[in-house]
Amino acid sequence: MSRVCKMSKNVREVFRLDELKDDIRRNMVALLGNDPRSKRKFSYYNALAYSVRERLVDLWMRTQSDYYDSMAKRVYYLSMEFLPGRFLMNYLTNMGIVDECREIVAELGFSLEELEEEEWDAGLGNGGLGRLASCYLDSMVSQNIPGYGYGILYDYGIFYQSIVNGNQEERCDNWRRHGCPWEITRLDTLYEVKFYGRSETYYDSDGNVRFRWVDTENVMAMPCDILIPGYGCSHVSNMRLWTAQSSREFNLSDFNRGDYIGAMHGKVMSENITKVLYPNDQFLQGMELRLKQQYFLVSATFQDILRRYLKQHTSLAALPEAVAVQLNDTHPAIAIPELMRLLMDVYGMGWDVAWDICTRTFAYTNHTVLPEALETWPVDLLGRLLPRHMQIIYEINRRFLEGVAATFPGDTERLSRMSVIQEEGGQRVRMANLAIVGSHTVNGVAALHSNILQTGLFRDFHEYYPRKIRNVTNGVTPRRWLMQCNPALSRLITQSIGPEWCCNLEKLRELVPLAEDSAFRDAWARAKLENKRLLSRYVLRKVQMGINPNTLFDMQFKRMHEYKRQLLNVMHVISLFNRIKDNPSADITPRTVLFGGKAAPGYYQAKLIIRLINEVARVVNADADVAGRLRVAFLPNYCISQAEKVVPAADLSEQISTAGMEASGTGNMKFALNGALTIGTLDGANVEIMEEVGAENIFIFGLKAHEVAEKRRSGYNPREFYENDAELRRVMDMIGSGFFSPDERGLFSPVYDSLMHHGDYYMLMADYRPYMEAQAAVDALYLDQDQWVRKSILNAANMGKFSSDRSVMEYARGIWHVEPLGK
Ligand code: GL7
Repeated sequence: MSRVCKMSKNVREVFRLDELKDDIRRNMVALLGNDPRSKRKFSYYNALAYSVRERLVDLWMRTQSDYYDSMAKRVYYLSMEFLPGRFLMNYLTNMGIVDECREIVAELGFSLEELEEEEWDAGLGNGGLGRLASCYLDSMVSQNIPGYGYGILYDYGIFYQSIVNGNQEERCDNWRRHGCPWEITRLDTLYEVKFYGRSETYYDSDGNVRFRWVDTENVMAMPCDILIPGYGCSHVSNMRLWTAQSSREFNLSDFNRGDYIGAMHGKVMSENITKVLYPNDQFLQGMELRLKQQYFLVSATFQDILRRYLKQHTSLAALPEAVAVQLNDTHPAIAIPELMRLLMDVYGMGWDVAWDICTRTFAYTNHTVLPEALETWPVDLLGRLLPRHMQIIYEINRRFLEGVAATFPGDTERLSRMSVIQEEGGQRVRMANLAIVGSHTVNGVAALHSNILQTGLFRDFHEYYPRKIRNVTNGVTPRRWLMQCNPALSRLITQSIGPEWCCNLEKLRELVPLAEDSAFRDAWARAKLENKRLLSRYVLRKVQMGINPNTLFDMQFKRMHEYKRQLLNVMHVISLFNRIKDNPSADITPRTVLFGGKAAPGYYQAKLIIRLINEVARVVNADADVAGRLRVAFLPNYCISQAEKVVPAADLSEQISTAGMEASGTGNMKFALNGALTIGTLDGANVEIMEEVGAENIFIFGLKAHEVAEKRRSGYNPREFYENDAELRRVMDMIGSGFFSPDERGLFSPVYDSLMHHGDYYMLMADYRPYMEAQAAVDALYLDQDQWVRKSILNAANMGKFSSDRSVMEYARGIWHVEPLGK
């Protein structure tokens, strides 16, 4: 921590800032072939990026040799998704050279912000799960925990969303079409990844029966590194993202037969593996290509892990002392049979020794309890693509069930629930069960969620392995999510309590007494207003709509999902509209309600809710009675760089999922850290946010997780709420009757029907009135700006727990058993 401050004193020297301008010019010519006299922003952004990156390569190599020299245990964070967003400002922030760089760029005739806007987001993830992985890399390297992220370099990241006539349309996100200055491609490192073929037995020289995987189709994996600078840059790590290349011998026979196109077809097909990120958030599509992607990541990564390990060790017996592998959800869980295969078939170990190594190496994080997200793969699909792994999975399961049967004799129901193989409806491999059996530790991502794992989803496993399932509450990096995205507030905080908060977020508590200081409150309010002005300009540019920064900014930005209940928010908006229409002179708190989020392209209901938001916005924003008091907008293409503009400008953060369904949430943390007040249910990490900020500083409403479960058991009748609540009835009838879709009256019937006729699974009807009451409390408090700002300060001040530095330290000490280097 003090290292950081020491570092920034001689930052000019360390990063040779006096030479930066010349380097930018040099890179314009040497790397980009551009005339430095041209004023193309895109070229200058690239030249700047290269000039920044080259300043880190030395530090990165030094970090890597530190790891080697100290024989440090390394953490491998395996994830199908990373969501880093833009790199430029993050590098500058973590290097501590934002202001210096701004000056240099100004001398070249640009503003830093305009060059920043030239960068396309790296959107290699869907949402929270991928962004969490990126926050954890930042926290690992900033705290000197030796670790790497391993993932896939998709050519197409999460799709680009545009809104056309109120509907979501998807465009492909060809994010590297103009190159990416941050990636360092290792053209000379290639690993072979095998698919298909069959498993055969043979006798080794000692006469033992052994297995080998033969007649495979091979694809090559090429690594591409992106540097991850820690805050203060005493350490620099990387994520290593794999890209698929056709293997050279691929279909040589086709070439020989003169079938050039046939041979090329194979090449193109094999390179398809890393083409595109599956755009589903918490929904398993079950395509073969997806399983291929998963195994591709795992196989390449383990070849790399073992190569690095074997440089320093002669035997694999000590692998768990040198390597910790964290599985980010079950997506990379095929790593468990893969490591077994490598240890047994390639390195000749026996089952028991290999299994012991395996289970001491892996840990698994569960990120959702939604049944549609839980991965299962048909045995015939997995067995065809990875025949040897299928054999190993059967054997893992056989031995595991033997143990369970010994502990719970005669309990066959339990055996079939816990089995890695699901029998009913065609055999399938349950990846979560496999991940639990093959890991030493399993964790949920917020206290409530972990508790639901222990008592609900993984109850049988918790009874069998009573210490295996634990909690590590998620966190977000304060570097990107306060320091970088909110310079106005960061400056104020640093002026008031010093700079240490960004590496020790608990320090924010020192702001608590300042909440009583009216001059500080004014300064706090000014920072918020400045951010709201900036956002207003952005909204004007993006959707050609003026919004008033002096109104309450009410925000819901996250993936579109029924359980996240954007619809409940819309129902509140419609209710406010009706109240204004009924009484145009009513004294109401002026609000701007903003939405953003992508729907999975095949998720009909979520897309319809986007349409509804846009149609409600059209009606509300055009109404003269409403003008100045209520405005609604949907901002297209929610992504990390948009979040960086939205989060600092929020007054109110909507975290209103059906209790028990949002594993943690991390947007909730980002908003509160930036001084938004939360309106939310007792779900995910909201529960812990309430504990930290105090129940009086948050608007909690609605059913609790156990009440939702209880209602589902005992029978829930949404109609009852409709019948007993005239205001709700009117809202529902407007949606159902086509009030918002006069040209297509039935357009929103599916929305109406899901609540009225299909059981209202997410219990919006039950939570409507409590939500309306909580919103009324919001309105009342906002009129008392002094109290509102006080609570805003207290929210930020009490968010120390939700730093990803804390989360990563809990993983390091409690799960990975690694210590920060140099301590
Ligand atoms: C998620 C959860 O839905 C979210 O609540 C959690 O904060 C996040 C990180 O742990 O993981 N699970 C999941 O599959 N996605 C999430 O965002 C996509």
